[in-house]
Amino acid sequence: AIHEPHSFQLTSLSVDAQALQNQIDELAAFSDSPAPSVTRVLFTDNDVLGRRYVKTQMELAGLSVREDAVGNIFGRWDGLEPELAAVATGSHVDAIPYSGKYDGVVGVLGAIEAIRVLKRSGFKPRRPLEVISFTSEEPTRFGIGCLGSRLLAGSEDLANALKTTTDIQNVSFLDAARSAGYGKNEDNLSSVFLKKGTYSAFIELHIEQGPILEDEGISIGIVTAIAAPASLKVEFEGNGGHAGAVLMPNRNDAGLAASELALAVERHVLESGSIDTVGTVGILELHPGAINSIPSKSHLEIDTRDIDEERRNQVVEKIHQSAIKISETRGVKLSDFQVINQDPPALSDEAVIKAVEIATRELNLTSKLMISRAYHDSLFMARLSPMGMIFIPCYKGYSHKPEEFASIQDMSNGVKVLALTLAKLSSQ
Ligand code: HGY
Ligand code: MN
Ligand code: MN
Ligand code: MN
Repeated sequence: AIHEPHSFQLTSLSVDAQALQNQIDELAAFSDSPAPSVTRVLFTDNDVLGRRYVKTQMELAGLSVREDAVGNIFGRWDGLEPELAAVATGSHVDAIPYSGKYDGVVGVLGAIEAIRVLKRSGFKPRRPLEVISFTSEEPTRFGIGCLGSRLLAGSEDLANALKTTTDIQNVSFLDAARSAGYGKNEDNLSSVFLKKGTYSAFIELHIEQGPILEDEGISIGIVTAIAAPASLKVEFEGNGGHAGAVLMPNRNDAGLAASELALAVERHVLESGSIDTVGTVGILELHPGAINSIPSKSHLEIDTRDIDEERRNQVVEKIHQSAIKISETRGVKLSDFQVINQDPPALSDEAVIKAVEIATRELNLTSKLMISRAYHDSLFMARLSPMGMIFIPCYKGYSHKPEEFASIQDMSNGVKVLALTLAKLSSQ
């Protein structure tokens, strides 16, 4: 008979939390920046070392490992009925410059530990279970977030764009992939696309990256929706010139144009009428970047999000209008205005939310329904299958900075909820 989770001994859910912490610390050592920060950018040597570390952990947990053309890594535990659609879980291990060691990692190494928890308890899944470590969730190297999960979800636009995309050193995506051992004989990436129905459910464990759970003393966040992200690339060009010799009336300063647009982003976001609208100018580069040379070129990258897609789109439109107006009033050229991505929000699946709620109750853990303001690979996996996310608290909500921290107790709670949820979803 199939092992129904209700006959499943909760007491047997034992997490080796210290081993998990040790793995997180070992993985954090593969970094291009000094501890306690982590920098692990797509297809760099440290990313390749991190990938190898994850594959080793998957193999040690008895998972069979495969990788696709862009380096999405899949660890599979065949169930009693291996031909059924698998239940998948996972996250990412790439890290933006000078960030922390828990973002994404908890959902990959924690998912592998959840598999170990189930194996230790004698559980046998009906459906296969699959742990995924997604390629390049962060937008760092090729300017687009969730690169691996977007392709799995079938993004033709991205598969085409990656044929010509290059990084800041002018290295093409395919050359970078090949340098890391991927994409050898692929030149069209649609081989990465997964068929709908590949998974019966996808669930991601992640730190909250916000302060709510810690502030309210709640152990588990159950995500109901993921906010809609958009990112823009803008460039202005002016005549530049000598900082001493060119008088103010004769200038068309590309740096001031960028600065004015950055403040316009803040204004348009604050005017939206909702606290849920956010906007950030995380990259602002001036060329030639000398104190005594009037910037002749400026490059900014803008990240704006909202839980309401229409409101977010209005902000994007206003930013575009402001960029045009600033170029006219300052006599600079708006040499580039690109919307890199403008994604809809994703809703979690009711049945998956229910499964997580029941798991938290059976484990006597407090929980709270909440939205995710950060985006995740789940945003795109929701296009392939019913999706859900499990949040654990993190210190003061800190993330994308070295002070990021999650306690062993909170990680252990998250792994137990994930393990029990996987047990339920893979028995259906
Ligand atoms: O930016 C994000 O929301 C994600 O952490 N990459
Ligand atoms: Mn049996
Ligand atoms: Mn992140
Ligand atoms: Mn993340």
